[in-house]
Amino acid sequence: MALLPILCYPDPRLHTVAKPVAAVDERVRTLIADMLETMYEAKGIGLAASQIDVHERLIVIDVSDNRDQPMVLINPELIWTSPTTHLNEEGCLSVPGIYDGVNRFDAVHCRALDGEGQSRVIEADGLLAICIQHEMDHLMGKVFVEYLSPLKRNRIKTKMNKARREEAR
Ligand code: K1U
Ligand code: ZN
Repeated sequence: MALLPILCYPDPRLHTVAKPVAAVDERVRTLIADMLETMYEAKGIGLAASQIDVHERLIVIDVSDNRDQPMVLINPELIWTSPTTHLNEEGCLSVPGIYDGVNRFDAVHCRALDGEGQSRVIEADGLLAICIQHEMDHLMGKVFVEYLSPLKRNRIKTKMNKARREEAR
């Protein structure tokens, strides 16, 4: 297994629209194992392949308290969304240290292939529903800060660019 570098906002590669996974083969199974290791090491509850510069529709998630219930969503599609939404505090491994409110559906049903290539429907609410929506946005090239005002987004961009310059010194 391997730890993979996570792209940081405002890296333009984060805005690439991912393509469907063609086949759940050995290459994809290795990618899943590496993404899970990377997500656990970064202490995240989710990771989209877009964040590690692989532009295929693949997500890993673990919202369990004991960090022992990994989920794999390949080629996910939302097949139902609740009529209600709420503003929830979100973070992102690609925008470290920034947390802000985003409006999300309270519940979603998502059809996806699992790590064995079997089709499943996940009926999600709470943190899992929020995380699925956040990760599916990544696959569409969208980072959560794009829901914020231009003023906030520009401040975040400036902060991230400054942090990157300081890291490079
Ligand atoms: O996609 C990512 O960048 C992972 C992200 C997922 C996420 C967190 C919170 C709301 C929606 C999606 C993270 O794991 S950020 C770090 C984190 O562990 C966390 C932050 C806030 C609440 C819960 C967890
Ligand atoms: Zn994110």
